[in-house]
Amino acid sequence: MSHKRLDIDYPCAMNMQRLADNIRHWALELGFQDVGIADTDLTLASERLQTWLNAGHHADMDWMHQHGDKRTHPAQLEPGTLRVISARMDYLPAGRDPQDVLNDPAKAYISRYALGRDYHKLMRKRLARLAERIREAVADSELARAFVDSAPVMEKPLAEKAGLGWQGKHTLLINRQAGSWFFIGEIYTDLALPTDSSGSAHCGSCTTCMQVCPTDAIVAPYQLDARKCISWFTIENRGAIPESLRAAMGNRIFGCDDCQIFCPWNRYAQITGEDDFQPRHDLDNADLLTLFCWSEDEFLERTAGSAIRRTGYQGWLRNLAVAIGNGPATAAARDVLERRLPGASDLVAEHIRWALEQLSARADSAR
Ligand code: B12
Repeated sequence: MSHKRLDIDYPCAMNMQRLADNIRHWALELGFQDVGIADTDLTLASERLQTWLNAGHHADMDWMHQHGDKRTHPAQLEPGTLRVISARMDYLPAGRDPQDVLNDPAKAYISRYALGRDYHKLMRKRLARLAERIREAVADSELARAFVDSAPVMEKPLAEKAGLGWQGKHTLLINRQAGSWFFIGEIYTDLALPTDSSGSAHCGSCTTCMQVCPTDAIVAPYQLDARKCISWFTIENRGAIPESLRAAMGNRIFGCDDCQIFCPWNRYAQITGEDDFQPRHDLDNADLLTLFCWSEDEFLERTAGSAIRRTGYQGWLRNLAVAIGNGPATAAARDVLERRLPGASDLVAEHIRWALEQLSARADSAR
């Protein structure tokens, strides 16, 4: 099937290369830092996904196995898919140094990706415009569908195949020039574009991420057990935070970045210029007690359009109660916990009681 465009007759190889070059150019114009093209063969990633699921490392994220083969066979998700165009968007915002916040037990640590506006919105909008340009370029290309963490897609293995970086031992994609502080999005297309080659891996013998993980969730190189990952139990988890892991959670109240903060490759990370990703409501330097006193309306108003909404108000209070329990044993801390206890849900109440016990124990041992 030949693709007609007004001035260039695709699909001959030369013109497909020109289109691929145009796509790269358009993507950079749209604010992506890198883009690459891969075929749809995910055989190895599929086996590794199954190993991860069989180990129960997906916790209660059943959506990771509920779509049959659609996740590992792009053409089953979008019939006609021949190639996947993966794009990288850096998100490290300006703001208070993450290590400083982590080391300040009275402050709330919110992972960098969630300090600004929800990335799904911005990336989906930009990818949709890129998909539109591709459709305009090739009159009868029927398929250019954009995804950002919004469908059964193996984003990291596809981006690795497309040359955007390698999967580190913490399982995140790392780029040699940019580190790992970036989001990935992709476009499924029916155009037989030339593919990029995947780069080489550069973790070598380094295991810093595994050593610094507060909850030992990276159970082996490239093996993350989500049940032990602070990111899972502060964001996705709707139940109680595992009691054995509460102390290790420290002041991390939404997601976790430790495996990235201490990764040597992130010394090359660039601060993003995207306004959407800049911290809102001083969330890069907020007091735990102040956030815990937010009413539900204030929470909803201040997290409108933010990824933080994903944990919900009950998850927010649950996470904060634990962090306050790990924080300074002050009268003020006891006071905000005790004032919220009477009206709290069973879930939040249990975590408040746990926190009060921690504060008493520490106050007693300090005497
Ligand atoms: C489920 C999920 C989670 C879960 C589980 C994490 C996980 N590793 O699976 C939880 C909630 C814990 C999570 C946390 C985070 N997530 Co998340 N998450 C996803 C999601 C939806 C699916 C990931 C997936 O496919 N997991 C399945 C397992 C099997 O894959 P895997 O762990 O990567 O394992 C692979 C490797 O280990 C590899 N492998 C296995 N053995 C070997 C051996 C060798 C030698 C090699 C090389 C590889 C290898 O094969 C496995 C299969 O590919 C993706 C979006 C998407 N649709 O892809 C975002 C995504 C991965 N998350 C993202 C982010 C930003 C995060 C957080 C940083 C957020 C935060 N600050 O809290 C943390 C980081 C935690 C971590 N170290 O991974 C970004 C990562 C961007 C990047 N630079 O890589 C993504 C791509 C979303 C996006 N669109 O940008 N996440």
